[in-house]
Amino acid sequence: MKKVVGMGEIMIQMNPTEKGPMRYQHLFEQHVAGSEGNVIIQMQRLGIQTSFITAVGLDPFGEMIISTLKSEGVDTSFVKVDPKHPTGIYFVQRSYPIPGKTKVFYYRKNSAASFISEKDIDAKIFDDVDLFFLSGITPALSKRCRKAALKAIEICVKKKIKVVFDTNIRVNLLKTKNKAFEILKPFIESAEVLFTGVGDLTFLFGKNLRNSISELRKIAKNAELIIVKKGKEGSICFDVNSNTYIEYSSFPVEVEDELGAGDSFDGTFLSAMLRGYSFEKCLRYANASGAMAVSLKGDIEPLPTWKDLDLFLEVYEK
Ligand code: KDG
Repeated sequence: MKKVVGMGEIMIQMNPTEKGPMRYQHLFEQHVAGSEGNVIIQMQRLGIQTSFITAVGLDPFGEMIISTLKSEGVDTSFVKVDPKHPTGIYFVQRSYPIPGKTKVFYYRKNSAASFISEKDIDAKIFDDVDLFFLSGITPALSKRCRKAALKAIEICVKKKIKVVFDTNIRVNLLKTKNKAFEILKPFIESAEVLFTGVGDLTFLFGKNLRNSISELRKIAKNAELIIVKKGKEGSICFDVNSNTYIEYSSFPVEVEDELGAGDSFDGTFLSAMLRGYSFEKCLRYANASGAMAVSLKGDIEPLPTWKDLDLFLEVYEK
């Protein structure tokens, strides 16, 4: 069985029962969510053996995160409980001011995960691992996290473990284009599989998609695959070795909460890839997974199994 390790911050997501402006929300649902964790849970649900590196506070939220990971079957041996710093929390505002779009308010500064350091990254974590997944959120959390993430990448390169990186730019954390380049560059350079999205490409290189993909390729020296998520417009997979582009259109669904769609996409694409599926089939499953994610609230609740994906495709491809 393939073994995958992920690293990042998992938080408590407070998602209001209603759409609309935050200041008029009264009732909130409590969810467990965080980009890289979502990807890992998606992969576990699709039959991959997974493990996750993170830190949570010594608080009920940390307990909730650990028990969620355990109940999903993710190995929690490398989850640290930090008694000095709290678990990160964020609030979600859905469909306001832009219908269908989600805005987030973070309360994650000095969170337990932002104190993950090189000390927490032991080469043993990566024994017998096939793939390591990381995104641009983790190195943006703090200098310590950045160094820890770089150490993890170094170990993976030495052990010939496939490094997968999603640029996953959060403007709240990275602020400017220059900062984003400075922080993300070494990770983009090391990735063998690189995920990105139209929003990230526009932020880094401007609006011309072809041009921005070729700019990204110049930095992504090690990439064999570059996958671009285009939301409602579907997705593209660029196979560097054969110099071919494969496109797949999206599945039109009603958007309840767009958060987590990119993560379910990544997790599903990678699981399909590890099964040896063609890149076209990987995109087809990944697009279906992204569509399923946006149609429900919460990041991890809608993550599909293979059976769910096939049922969805049976209906949507009629
Ligand atoms: O991809 C969904 C994430 O954006 C959300 O769960 C919050 O992890 C999060 C982040 O850092 O923005």
